[in-house]
Amino acid sequence: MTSDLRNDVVPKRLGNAALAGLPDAVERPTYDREAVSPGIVHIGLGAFCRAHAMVYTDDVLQAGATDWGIVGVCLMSPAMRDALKPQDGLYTLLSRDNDTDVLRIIGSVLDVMVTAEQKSEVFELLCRPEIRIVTLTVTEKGYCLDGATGGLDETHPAIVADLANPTDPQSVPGFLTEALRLRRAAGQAPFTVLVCDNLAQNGIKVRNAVTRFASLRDEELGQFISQNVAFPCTMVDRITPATQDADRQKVANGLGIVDAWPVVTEPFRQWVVEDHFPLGRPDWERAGAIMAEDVLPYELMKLRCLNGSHSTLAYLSVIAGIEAIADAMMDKDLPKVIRRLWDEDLIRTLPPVPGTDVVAYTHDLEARFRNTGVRHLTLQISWDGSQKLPPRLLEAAVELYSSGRDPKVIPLTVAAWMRFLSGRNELGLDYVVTDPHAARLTSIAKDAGADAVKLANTLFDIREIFGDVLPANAHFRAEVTKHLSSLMSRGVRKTLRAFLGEAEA
Ligand code: CS2
Repeated sequence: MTSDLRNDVVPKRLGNAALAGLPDAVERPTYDREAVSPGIVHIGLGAFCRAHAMVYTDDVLQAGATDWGIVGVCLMSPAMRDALKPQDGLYTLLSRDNDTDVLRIIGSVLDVMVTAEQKSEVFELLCRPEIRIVTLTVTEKGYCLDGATGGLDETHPAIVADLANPTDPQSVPGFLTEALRLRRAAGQAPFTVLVCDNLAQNGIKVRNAVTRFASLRDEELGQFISQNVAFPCTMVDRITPATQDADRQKVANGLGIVDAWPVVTEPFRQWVVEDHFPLGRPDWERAGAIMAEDVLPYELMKLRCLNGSHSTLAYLSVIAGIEAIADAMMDKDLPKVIRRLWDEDLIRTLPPVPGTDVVAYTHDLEARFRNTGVRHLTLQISWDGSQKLPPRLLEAAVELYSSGRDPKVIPLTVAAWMRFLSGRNELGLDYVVTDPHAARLTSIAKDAGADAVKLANTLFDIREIFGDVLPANAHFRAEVTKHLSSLMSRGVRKTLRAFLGEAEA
């Protein structure tokens, strides 16, 4: 007896061949992926972009576009390539609203490459005329900026190394410069650079950094980039924690097959993009993106209200031993602290945001933070505080002071970050301080020991974080130091009770 072997081959792993057999409830691409050609190269293929830009682009492909597929590029680690390539680039987006799950397969990633292993292939791809946009999510620190000035940090080791060896770049400014140089030499008009990280005026900042790097390398190349390359600004928003093994299991249960690297996210998503794409762009507004002339009001609202309150919750929670944002929102005091941060500090620093009621936006944020389906770890949000505090909160503090007002909650957040640098929570458990300046920051915390004044004073001297204005402000220094002393001697709960003017329970 012969058996039809083909019928016995049931895919066990996500991939093109598995799409047809997925449970009906799973949304999936119904367009012909074979007919889609790449138009975008994405640098930094982490969870965030896979919950965001790739989804908007998948919607556009689903609506019929065929020339805006994405090639994902990982700069160093092959892990994402090794997960997605055997899956034909497909992965699952699990969007969770408390107990309600929606599974969707995203098809916009056509291929994945690793620069560390395939440098010449990646540059060759970036010189092809059909690649018209390079999108990036490399986190704030990836751009090698000086936190205080927002300009290129010319002393950054990766920048120093790239200036010495510019054709083998390690840094993002070095990489973009080399790609743009090669593309120009190949006779192609430059691609548009779309920075999708949480920095105010992200396009302008990265444009300045890349132009500066290029000028240091070759004055004429710097001028070429400055005059010919578009770096639109954009505000990106979707809460997307790092994928946990439990998420992989949940997705496997829902699909009936394995996805090596799914993404878990919230239902909400928002994308505001400055509409400046000389070589064209996908019809992202079909997928709900807002194409705007001026993105700054949206960026400031999101960076300050969402990310600023995230950081506030994160540092206070890590110290208190609260693991996830949704848990922090169950605390009796923490939601009141961020409400005051919004109402007393941040909202008044914002320009009008078109079509948006900012107060309502903060109430929506509370609901998003309360989503128990998305386990967003406070320790993850604590990463890279030296890069995150300036754009999220310190710039707002400077603006408040210059308009004659005193920030009320921002000094408490800064104090919580300072206390966090000890690496030990109030339950006596150690955690890792992750930051590009971690070695310096944790050694400052160690040297200061229980001396809050010494700790605050030494940290205020770090110009790359605090700049010049805030450390020169006696009120700011006194407020931060007062809260830090309280956090160090009395702990989070008593500090918050006193801060909120409520009796200790
Ligand atoms: C978070 C952001 O990790 C963090 O610092 O504040 O990743 C945040 O979840 C996203 O910006 C939401 O759009």
